[in-house]
Amino acid sequence: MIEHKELENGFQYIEVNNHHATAKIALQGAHLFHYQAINKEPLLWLSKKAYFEKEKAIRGGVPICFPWFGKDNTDPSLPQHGFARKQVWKLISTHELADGSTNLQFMLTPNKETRALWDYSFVLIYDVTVGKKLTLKLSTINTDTQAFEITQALHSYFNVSDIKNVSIEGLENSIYYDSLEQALAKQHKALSISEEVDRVYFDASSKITLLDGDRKIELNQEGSNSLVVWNPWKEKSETMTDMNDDGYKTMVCLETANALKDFRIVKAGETYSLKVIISQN
Ligand code: TA6
Repeated sequence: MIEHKELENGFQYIEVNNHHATAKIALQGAHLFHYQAINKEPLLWLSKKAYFEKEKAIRGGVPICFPWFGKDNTDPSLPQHGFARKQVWKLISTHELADGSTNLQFMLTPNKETRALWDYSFVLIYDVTVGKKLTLKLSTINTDTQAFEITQALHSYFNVSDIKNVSIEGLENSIYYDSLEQALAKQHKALSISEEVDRVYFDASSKITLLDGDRKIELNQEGSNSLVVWNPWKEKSETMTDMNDDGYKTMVCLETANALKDFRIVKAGETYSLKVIISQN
């Protein structure tokens, strides 16, 4: 079942209920902010102080970072992570699939706000399939007459029992850029987190496993050679107005990305897709 819902302040979202899972996706940012498979914990973390307001990014779920990840290379004063997560997208199709999953497609096209920030013609199609697994696919269609460069991320916040219980596999032996140290380093074994972490792993495995006690969450990625791992830890959480002070204890971001040197050039008339299939035991 697919329902159009609206908060008292007019904030619109889509609610999906089927035999496999429930999900909620805001039209602003095509922002998936809730996914919970039947008889499982909520997969995605959502701040207790998240904004659900026009032009404010929702703290949690899966923000879409496009057409740049992080600060814009040319002008750092531009909005962090681009404009896609603050634009209102259109729900262009819904399908109840034969296996009981629900597929939804959202679309974003340029407007005067996007052109003021990034003057290209494009069509973004975000394909969300809510089933026993969660499949997210962001396709960029270059409808311009010239090529353009993008960096992007499906900036997924995962709900964990306690960050102390977490181990992340699939990063072993990969080189990462440490945004805090502003230096490259190498990951030698599975990653556990006991301080602020803000890293872009290059050429990690296309299969990343998040272990949280006896929970096992698997990300199978396509179209990405960079995975972002972020936990703000205590001090930074306390500076964020839309994050509860202890929020860092129950979340970790594993972001399927094309970030930093993993940028992509999309030629005129071509399409580039970034995809992640998330499954849990
Ligand atoms: O997740 C990587 C990152 O770039 C971090 O540096 C941190 O800024 C995070 O994104 C959240 O960004 P936001 O603009 O949503 O506060």
